[in-house]
Amino acid sequence: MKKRFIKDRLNHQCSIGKQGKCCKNCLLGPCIVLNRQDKGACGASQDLVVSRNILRFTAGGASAHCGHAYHTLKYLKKDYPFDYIKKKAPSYLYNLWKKHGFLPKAKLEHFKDISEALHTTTMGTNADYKDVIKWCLRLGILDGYYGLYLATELEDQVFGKPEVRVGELNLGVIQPNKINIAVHGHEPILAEALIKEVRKKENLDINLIGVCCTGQAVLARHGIPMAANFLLQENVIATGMIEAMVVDVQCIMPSISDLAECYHTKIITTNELCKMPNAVHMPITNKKEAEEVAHKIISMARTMGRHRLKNKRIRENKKVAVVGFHERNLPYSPKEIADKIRKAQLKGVIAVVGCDNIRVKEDWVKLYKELSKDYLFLTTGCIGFKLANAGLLDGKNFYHLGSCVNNARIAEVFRLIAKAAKKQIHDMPFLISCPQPISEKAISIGMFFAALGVDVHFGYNFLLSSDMHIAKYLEEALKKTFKSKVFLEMKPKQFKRRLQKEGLSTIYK
Ligand code: BF8
Repeated sequence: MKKRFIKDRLNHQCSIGKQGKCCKNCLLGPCIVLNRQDKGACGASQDLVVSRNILRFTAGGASAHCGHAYHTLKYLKKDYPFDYIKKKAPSYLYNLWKKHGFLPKAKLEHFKDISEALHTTTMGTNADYKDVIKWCLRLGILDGYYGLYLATELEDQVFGKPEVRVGELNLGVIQPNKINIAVHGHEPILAEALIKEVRKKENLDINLIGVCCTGQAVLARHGIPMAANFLLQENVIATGMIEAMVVDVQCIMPSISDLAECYHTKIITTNELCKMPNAVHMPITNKKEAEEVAHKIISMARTMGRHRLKNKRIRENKKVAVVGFHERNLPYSPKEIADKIRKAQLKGVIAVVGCDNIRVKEDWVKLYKELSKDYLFLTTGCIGFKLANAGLLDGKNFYHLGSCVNNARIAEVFRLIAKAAKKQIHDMPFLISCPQPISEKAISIGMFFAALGVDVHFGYNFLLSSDMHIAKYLEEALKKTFKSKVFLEMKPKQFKRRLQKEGLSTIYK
């Protein structure tokens, strides 16, 4: 088996698909609509093709977050919460969404809206690109409440709220003299059971480490060291010191199953949606099963440890970062932040979210560092890991709020500051910046914040190029209903110039 890492596999990108200009929704095509006047075989315009692709992306993202919350509900044997959006959203927004037909139809199952989004984008159904974009916002709202909020709330209830602490991260957290077990994915159910096991005194030979969002969640809640974000997951195995990698769902590269064959690493899958060749499947559906599986994984990892090659060493250093913030434990209260903004001591709040896309070469970290003199920064997800690696998460200007589903915490911080200022969210100088998106989930999260009235920046084509008609539509049309925009800006210098020129808010600038 030849080891080929993500950097060696980047030569398969389609420059047309990247801009969303390819329609694969029927077998008269695939059709390419490169120019504004081009039509697909069925007559679909470029705007329609691009908007349908964005909606299908958004549906994929919403399905992942809503699925996460749904799995957690099932695991905890809790009932599906009715009227959850009404309970959680500010009432003025709920009424606005209701009035303009943006409220998801979720009554019994959120899946209905996701399936309707796929339906509306099938060949020969919705021909109105503006209505297709409306669906993106609807799914954003669904993702926000029945995904991000619900998953975060349930996990906080059952696993506890995070605590502010100094956490360790990077590949240097792998310990050569211990049995290393990595937990990777997004739903930290089994990871929580493993934490209980490894903290028993008979298991002191085990070093548990996190990867991706499961890693962010257990770092924030329990201080479990985080070895890698999405980009570095293969490098974790390639250290040759991982006895077991336990995966749940999402952002798990299929390549790790091949890569594990080059080493002694055992891959263990735990969710029926995520199976891998050469892996051991150990499904968990309740707490008791999770405890039993955690126990088995530890003994399996010890067995694998006998096959580890001798004299393996870690070359990377550990990094440290202050983690564990949430909507109620920031060093400043919402009122204090609102006052700082009002007195112009703070220009606003920027939340840096999403992935760490290797195709983005621009130095966004440098720009955020520069802006942190004037803005308060919040962060989550893989980009948070990158900020931590750059030494920015010192708990003074940058606050780490956890995994991607924990973007609900950012939405809560925004809601609470706006409430303290006696304003609506769109009146406040808030911005979501997603400089390096990879996953569909980054797009559905963006749609959620846009529906809340927060401007959303993407630093990499999310099926758009900036000169396209539909890009302008997203930038201008949302203003009418949501007083927000979704925009593409790929150059940090330009971004800074826009920020200086336009400011972040309509009221305080
Ligand atoms: O949900 S930031 S690459 S790990 S999608 Fe995936 Fe992107 Fe990382 Fe977590 Ni979020």
